[in-house]
Amino acid sequence: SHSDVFAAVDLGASSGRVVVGRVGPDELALTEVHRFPNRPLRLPSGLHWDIGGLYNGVLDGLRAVAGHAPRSVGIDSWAVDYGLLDDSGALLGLPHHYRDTRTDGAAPAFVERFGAAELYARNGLQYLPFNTVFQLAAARGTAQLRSAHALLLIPDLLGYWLTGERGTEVTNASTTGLLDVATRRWSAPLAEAAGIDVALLGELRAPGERIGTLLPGPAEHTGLAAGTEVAAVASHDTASAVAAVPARTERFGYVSCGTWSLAGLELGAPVTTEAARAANFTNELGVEGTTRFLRNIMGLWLVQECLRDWGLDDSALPGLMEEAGSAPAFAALIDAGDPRYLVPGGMPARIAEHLRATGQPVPEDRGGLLRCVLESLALAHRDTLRRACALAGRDIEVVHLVGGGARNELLCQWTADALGLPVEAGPVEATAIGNLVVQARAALPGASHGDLRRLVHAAERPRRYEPAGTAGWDAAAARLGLE
Ligand code: ADP
Ligand code: LRH
Repeated sequence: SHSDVFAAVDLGASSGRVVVGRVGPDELALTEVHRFPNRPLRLPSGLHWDIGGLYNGVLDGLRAVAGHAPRSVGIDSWAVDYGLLDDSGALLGLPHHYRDTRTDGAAPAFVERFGAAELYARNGLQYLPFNTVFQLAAARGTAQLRSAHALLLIPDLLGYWLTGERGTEVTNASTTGLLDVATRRWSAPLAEAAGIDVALLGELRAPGERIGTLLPGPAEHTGLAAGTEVAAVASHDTASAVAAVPARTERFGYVSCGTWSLAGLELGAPVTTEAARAANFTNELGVEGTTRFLRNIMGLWLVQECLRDWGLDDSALPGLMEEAGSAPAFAALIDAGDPRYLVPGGMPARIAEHLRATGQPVPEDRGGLLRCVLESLALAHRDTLRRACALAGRDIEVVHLVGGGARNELLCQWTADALGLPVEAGPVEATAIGNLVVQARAALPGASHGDLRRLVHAAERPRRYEPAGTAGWDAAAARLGLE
């Protein structure tokens, strides 16, 4: 049977990658052709993304893709962040990084003015200080915002540079706080409250729609055929990751585990009850009109920042994991959902400070500190999935853990142990796969989402962790006041 070739650009907070995929009714074969680090810029104006460097990384990746002659290219990235364009289409300054602190005052002030319950009823989002709506409120009155004619989320900005076409893909739009959770259209009252003209936000487009064809410049630069299409995918990376979860049952929970852990359920409709608001659960959009009912957990950011502080990189992880595995169990625990860990810098010291303040021993070595972090993450996965089930009135029999975290055996096993449920780990590159599968959808007529999930399962068989050492997790959760 027939397969087609597609290219996925997946920009994570820690690295960007470009993947080529052959996809057909019985085939899913991936090749990573390019990977590059994503290093933020710390400037007097705050913490920014190096958007020029990222665009060059995308172009380098597409050059490596050209020989495979893909039918289309799709771009996804982390959520919420944006660039502003002036009336000539020029970028107005470097996009801010969501870990920038300029929303510290503006976000709570916005909630106070609008009303927390009213805000949740409108946009259905968990409170995260960096939601786009709060970033815009913080930028109110700046010269950049006053001269802005268009706001483009990161994947849409890169898509604009490749094609000259503007628009806003809807899964990513659902993370802005400016989309109405009921109508799935831009909300005029929310735009007004943020102090922007709703026209800034652009037309919504759905995953699978066509964005345009490559402009002559990028086509020449990359060697891709001039008619190569850029397709809208589920451009929020987490939406793409969830789309590629290789589930064979509907009774599954997921943890999309990379820089963040996004833990939750795929639902047919949002849950915007007062209990869901109080528990700070979000309703983001997935493919095929699904709702991603989930909560953000600090994730492997905690590990990344410890490594950075120690002057190490991911190559040190196998050795450090061995040390973590033999450190004492449940010696020290933190709340891995705590926003105090959002900002960069001094992570080991910040964790130690919190442990001292809560009367817990500070681990003496790196292995002990990483054990504290990983056990705490497993407990946060448990708490979040159990609460999601209770709030949505659902039951799960398996947890799919996808993303770079699937390579962390301790985290996978401890998540299974803490929950008392099997964890199926992988694919590591679920986001890129989700990106490819959405592009291939048009070439796979009649395939249901379940069929696509089985295709992913066959191509990238997950590793199964059975719950084993379940003792001690209930008591550990109770120490943190978690479910
Ligand atoms: P993002 O897309 O947010 O940039 P990834 O999904 O690529 O993140 O996950 C990156 C994380 O995966 C790293 O921070 C690291 O903790 C984890 N990881 C990568 N390689 C390994 C490894 N060999 N062993 C354990 N964990 C790993
Ligand atoms: C993960 C992610 C997450 C958002 C955060 C800003 O990469 O997209 O879903 O909350 O970045």
